[in-house]
Amino acid sequence: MNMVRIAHLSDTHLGFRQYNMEERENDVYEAFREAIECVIEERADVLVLAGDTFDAASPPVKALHVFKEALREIDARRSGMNVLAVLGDHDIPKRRGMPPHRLFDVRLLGVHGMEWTEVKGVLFGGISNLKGKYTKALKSEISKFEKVAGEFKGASVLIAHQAVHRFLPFEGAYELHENDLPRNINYYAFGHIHARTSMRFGNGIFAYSGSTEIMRKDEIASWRKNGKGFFIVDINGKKDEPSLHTINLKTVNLKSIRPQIEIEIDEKDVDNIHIPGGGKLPILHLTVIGDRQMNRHKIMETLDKTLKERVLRCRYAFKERESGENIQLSDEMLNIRDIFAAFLPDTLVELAESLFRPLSNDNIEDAIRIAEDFFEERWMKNEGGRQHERCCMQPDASESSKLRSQVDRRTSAAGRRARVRMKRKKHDETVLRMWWSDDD
Ligand SMILES: [Mn+2]
Repeated sequence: MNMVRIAHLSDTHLGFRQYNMEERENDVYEAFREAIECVIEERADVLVLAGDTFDAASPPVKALHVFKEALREIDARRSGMNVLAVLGDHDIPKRRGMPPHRLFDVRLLGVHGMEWTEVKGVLFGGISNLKGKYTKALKSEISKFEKVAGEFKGASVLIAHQAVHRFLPFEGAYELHENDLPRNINYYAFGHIHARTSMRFGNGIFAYSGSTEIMRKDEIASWRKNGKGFFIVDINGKKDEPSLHTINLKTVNLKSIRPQIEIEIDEKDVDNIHIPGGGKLPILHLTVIGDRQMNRHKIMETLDKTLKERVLRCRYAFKERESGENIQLSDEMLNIRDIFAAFLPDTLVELAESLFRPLSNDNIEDAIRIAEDFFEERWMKNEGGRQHERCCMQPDASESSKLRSQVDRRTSAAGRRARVRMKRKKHDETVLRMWWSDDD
């Protein structure tokens, strides 16, 4: 083996349709096409898709078509490139069923447990997404690869779609600690976390290549800082001397990303918002700060008028000037309720107080139940959400009607809890059974 070039992509979410807009679905396809074009131009030997290639296990036909055309393009211009994929939490079938990858000539790894394959003298091990009560199985499968890679004379790559504690340190959000990872791997090609990042790990490099478009608002900051795209990884070395491998990481940034902008403005300035021009029309996330009496309806009208044709979409939120500002805690405020009352509107004080105890004891289950009950009660009281808590985002019309119909269906909090319990139970039972066998 001399040099092997790997293109590491993940979280391309083909079929994702943000805000239910066709333009957004197309943005996701466009970013993917651009990425594949770069992969071909970079003359990669192996294309690694580290999960959530599709947004769902049954994506729209258009997503399948875009993927098919990408593989055709690879075949025409760089035939012999190997395509290796694992399944992410999005494109893994929830029930016994086939993932969309089965329609194509890609090597899908790690669906029945850890699997490995050798390409051009490099060992690639892959495991598809496992979570919840399968986390233990995940860890033992991954440790199998440590042994195999240890006996292998060449370089090794581990492909997985999981959250690692260091990058997502919230209870219930991550499946692996750094200690759960083998340390003898040259490159860790991970997916799931949408912000692109990499670090030295053991003798190698651990990397999340990140999503190829901005899928959620909370990805805007990392996109601004680091862009979106993927990694090109060069592994150099002689087959028989794994300790002498060198590894080089190159970042490829995509140009077709639709810009998303977060702005906070005062209500006085709503008719004077600067939107940078050029390229695709941006998506604007706007927080308007004003007095309690600000005329939200009028502000929204003004915004609709002035932003028309300048943005693809504007999402509004309102924030009252008093909240978060000028709050002074006095020494007499010894009880927690008074402290909450200083920060929150009256309607939320009780909720905050009742969440405080379970959350300080890490009792997530109880906290979720309390929040669900509160939410349910509020929506019912507000006739399906015609009024909103202040500071909350205005839900899209489609979202709020969806919520309304959900509330209609769930007539009581108890009924809803029972349904959630049932759903959880059903899910647990089916997770392992969804692993299809090819003679099905
Ligand atoms: Mn994911």
